[in-house]
Amino acid sequence: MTSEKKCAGCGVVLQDENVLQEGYTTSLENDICQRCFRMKNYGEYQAVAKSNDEYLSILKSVGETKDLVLYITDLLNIDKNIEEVRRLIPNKMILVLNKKDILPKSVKEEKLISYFKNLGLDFEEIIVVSVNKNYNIDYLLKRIKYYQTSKNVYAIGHTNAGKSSLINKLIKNYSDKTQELTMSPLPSTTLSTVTIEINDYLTLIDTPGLIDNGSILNIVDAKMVKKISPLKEIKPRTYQIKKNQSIIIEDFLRIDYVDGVKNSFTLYVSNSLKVKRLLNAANHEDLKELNKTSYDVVFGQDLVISGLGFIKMVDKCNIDVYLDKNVEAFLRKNLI
Ligand SMILES: Nc1nc2c(ncn2[C@@H]2O[C@H](COP(=O)(O)OP(=O)(O)OP(=O)(O)O)[C@@H](O)[C@H]2O)c(=O)[nH]1
Ligand SMILES: [Mg+2]
Repeated sequence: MTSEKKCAGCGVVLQDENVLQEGYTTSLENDICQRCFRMKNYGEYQAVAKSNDEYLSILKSVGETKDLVLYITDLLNIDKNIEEVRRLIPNKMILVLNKKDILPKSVKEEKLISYFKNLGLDFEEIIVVSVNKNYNIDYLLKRIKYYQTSKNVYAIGHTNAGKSSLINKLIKNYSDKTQELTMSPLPSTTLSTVTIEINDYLTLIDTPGLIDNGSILNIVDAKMVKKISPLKEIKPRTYQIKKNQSIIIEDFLRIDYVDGVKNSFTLYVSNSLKVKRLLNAANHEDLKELNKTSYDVVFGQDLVISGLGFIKMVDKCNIDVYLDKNVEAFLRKNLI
């Protein structure tokens, strides 16, 4: 049987007929589906392939309300769709920059905020938080109260940005509810909208995130997903690099320094990842079977690898990047 009852963890409609299909539970008396149960209790993460159609239709319906929206993004994996979404829906919006804890403590908040201000988009406010460290959550709640136009406030943004984690933190800090949304390092954890009444004045609505089709998390196994997703402060790794040298990360990324002056590359990726520098790159064929893209880097740019992090480059140069053909890499102005 299917019911109209939705899973309290991920929002999918519960059913007790097909174990292979979304929303399966052994009994419709349960509040959460089997997938959420396993993720919560055993840390057994099960990926679900989702399309972005549902995300877009949810966005459209959010846009038809006058409600306040929290747009949540992960500071290590800033999504490229912020501008598009901001143009798509006219709601009042707070930009929440999450996971401050994984950037080095020395990174100034003002610097992060000014990077986003320079995008020239219209936000009521840009707020840096760390859900894991409970940092700035009190302030965020104050500002939600200040800007909210009705009881309802939506949490939107990329998959993995920490939308469900943020709502769980707000439940824990400010309500007597025991409901807990499912969180996981895999993409597409939340499958449909979940509505949670925090108190008489505030109802939060969690939504499934926009899937980043170019993310490296889509092509590696669950063990590597955990390794790639940093849990604590990143210790940036800096390499002085010159012509005919390369940087290699694990077995999925190779950057050849093709041309340019002596340069400095700083890697903002999980501390658990193995990095090596090849001094005489011409003699090494490692990872050259991957898809090659050449970049003309100008002064002060980052190379972003979707889902992995970024590499801050100081000077202009030419690089060849070897990466799986399904993983997206692009240049942007230095974030920090
Ligand atoms: N380091 C760090 N990790 C965080 C923080 N907030 C959330 N995470 C982690 O980010 C991952 C994704 O969190 P979720 O809350 O499931 O993200 P989501 O935006 O709801 O993702 P979808 O439901 O897939 O759209 C989990 O592994 C969280 O533990 C934070 O402040 N710091
Ligand atoms: Mg979620």
